[in-house]
Amino acid sequence: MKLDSKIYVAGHSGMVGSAIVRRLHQLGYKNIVTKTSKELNLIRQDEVEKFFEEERPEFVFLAAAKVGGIYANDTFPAEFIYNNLMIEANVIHNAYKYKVKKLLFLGSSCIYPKMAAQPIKEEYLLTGPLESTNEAYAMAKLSGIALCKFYRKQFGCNFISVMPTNLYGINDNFDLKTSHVLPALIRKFHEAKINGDQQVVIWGTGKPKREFLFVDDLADACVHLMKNYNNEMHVNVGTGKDLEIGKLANIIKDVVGYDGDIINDLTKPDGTPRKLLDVSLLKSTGWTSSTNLKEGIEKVYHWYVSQYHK
Ligand code: GFB
Repeated sequence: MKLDSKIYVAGHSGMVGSAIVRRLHQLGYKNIVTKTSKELNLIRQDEVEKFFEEERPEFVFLAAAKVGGIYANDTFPAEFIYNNLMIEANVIHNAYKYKVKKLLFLGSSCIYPKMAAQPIKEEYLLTGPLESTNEAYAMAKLSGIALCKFYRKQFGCNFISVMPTNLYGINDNFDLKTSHVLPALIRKFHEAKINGDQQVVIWGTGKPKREFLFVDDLADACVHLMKNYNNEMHVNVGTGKDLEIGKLANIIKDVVGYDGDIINDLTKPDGTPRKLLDVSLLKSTGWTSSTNLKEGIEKVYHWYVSQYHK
């Protein structure tokens, strides 16, 4: 990938896509193509074909997806499977048809079996049943991995798949119903502090463990893999460290400066007990994450506060 290569970042207004665009700009890439969902609806096969025919990108980062936290995944499974399958099929097929040199597809650590041995190695894929709260999303993302694999096998396309762990960062979704845990807790603690509330409610037991990667680190890993990795096997991207949701809540409480109590809502699901990724394959390519969790949360909290009144 050269500095003047034509690069299409699908999903550039989302948290992941915007971080990839930011990283590409920092590195001096000058020919980045983006389209809003109004300009290009990736669910529409005809629109996607027209776009590829006209633009002919050389490299594609496929970061467009319908994403959400445990409640959104569990409540809107049809939308999660349909939207994601359509986006992947349209973009990957047209990347093949219009001779894209390389495509990087973004999946998620929820594609692994619910009770996978920890840390989770890439080869544990499809060795057991999925977590029910995100089965629809996981099935779509598994299909994305399969699309990359089979277009490589049949047509020799250099399409690679990257499986990030739970992400957080600037431009995250802070809507309490549809967001992931980390932005939800930033908002809950911030609003409780402002309103002088005595308690903040967190969902579930607080016992599940999650691994959190700062999205700018993911973006850096994606550019690194685009430049240096060319194999069929999907690659885990994470920090190699996880913590209990209860501990995460306490870190966010400290960063926000809230001094009330934390209450658990046991009517809400815990989801997967643990999904720590084995990152040996990624390390063997020469990449490790650099942002520690507290530092990343501080950055996101400062950004959130700067946006709060807008
Ligand atoms: O981040 P989260 O929604 O996603 O939830 P998953 C992680 C854990 O945090 C669960 C708990 O055990 C939640 O019950 N939690 C505590 C909360 N308080 C809250 C809260 O206020 N909001 C939210 N959202 N959670 C998603 C998958 O799973 O992760 C997706 O559904 C995807 O498919 C994504 O893989 C990365 O880690 O459980």
